[in-house]
Amino acid sequence: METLKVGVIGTGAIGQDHIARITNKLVGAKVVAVSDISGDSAKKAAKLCGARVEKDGGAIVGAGDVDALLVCSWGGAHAESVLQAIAAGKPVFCEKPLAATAQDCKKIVDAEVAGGKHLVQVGFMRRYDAGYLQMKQLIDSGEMGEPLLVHCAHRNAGVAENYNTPMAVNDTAIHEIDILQWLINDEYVSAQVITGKGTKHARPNLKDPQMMILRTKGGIVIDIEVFVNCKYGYDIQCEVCCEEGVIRMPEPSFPVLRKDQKVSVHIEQDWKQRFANAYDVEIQQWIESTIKGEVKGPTAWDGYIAAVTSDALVKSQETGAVEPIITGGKPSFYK
Ligand code: NAI
Ligand code: ISE
Repeated sequence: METLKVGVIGTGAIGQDHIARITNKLVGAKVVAVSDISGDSAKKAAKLCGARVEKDGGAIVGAGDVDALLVCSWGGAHAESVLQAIAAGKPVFCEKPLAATAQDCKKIVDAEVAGGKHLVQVGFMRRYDAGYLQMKQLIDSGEMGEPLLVHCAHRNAGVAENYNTPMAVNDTAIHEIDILQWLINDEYVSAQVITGKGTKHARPNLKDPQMMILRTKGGIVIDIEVFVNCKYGYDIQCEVCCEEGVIRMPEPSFPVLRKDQKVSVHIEQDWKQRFANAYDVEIQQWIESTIKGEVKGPTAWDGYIAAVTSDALVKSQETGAVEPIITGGKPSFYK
């Protein structure tokens, strides 16, 4: 297999995680150049993989030996790099969110469509998680009947100081937003956020927990609990109530321990461990499809849909009302 030469923009937590998996675990690619607005972070990451440091994202995109881009900077910086990659005709894997606003996501969609070539994949890794894939197979087989209700929980042990109320949507629930419409083969039409008593563990800039309600075109009602100071670990729950029965996502597999008068099962501490296999499969498949000149994963259109849905939820955080979700028609390019 030919080797895909990758340039990484943003070498923080997930940037380093992806660099490590490409370098030590996956096949078919190597990281040749990295950049980060923090020079120290870029140097550290470059050392991990034997790559060189470039001065900024634009230099990475323009480098002659970079075949494809991995964008792992902060959400607000994604659009600039993705648009540069499209202009250069280079494939780009962009971590979620595709961009900070639906408007910027639409610019990316329009640029990709105008270029006439599929180049953009968004980092919605749950589509590669074994548990969600098993659930999807059951739903698509029809044996459980029509999905009627979905209950989800997205719990983080804790979050950084700068994490605020809208981030519960843009940074966290955006994973549910993407995975659920894919899982139940439907489209969202409205969104609402309900908040009540908050935990004493949240900082003043964050309402935590939050309950998010989405309704679909087909009438399915979805509730998502986002609780990012749950303290006890990283816990992702999903249950789909169907006409013939209920599908619950399997828990990560750990031995059940009986010790000190207690029965216990380990719970992962964060996303790095909980979705490690999903990230591996996601990036390996991205490498393989990029070498073939294809995009097989979540597209820029999926990134745009997630952003429009996020905007409606964030608006509801402010208004408390049920907000409509209006996306416009899917371009035939993405069908
Ligand atoms: P982080 O804060 O650890 O790292 C982000 C890095 O980007 C920092 O080193 C920062 O200096 C750098 N940066 C910011 N603007 C830049 C620019 N214009 N050019 C180059 N570097 C720039 O954040 P983290 O957790 O690594 O998140 C990065 C992205 O990945 C976010 O969009 C986040 O939502 C996403 N993410 C996705 C996850 C998933 O489960 N798929 C998990 C964690 C993060
Ligand atoms: C983080 O950015 C992620 O994407 C994680 O998957 C999510 O669980 C966490 O809440 C986000 O902050």
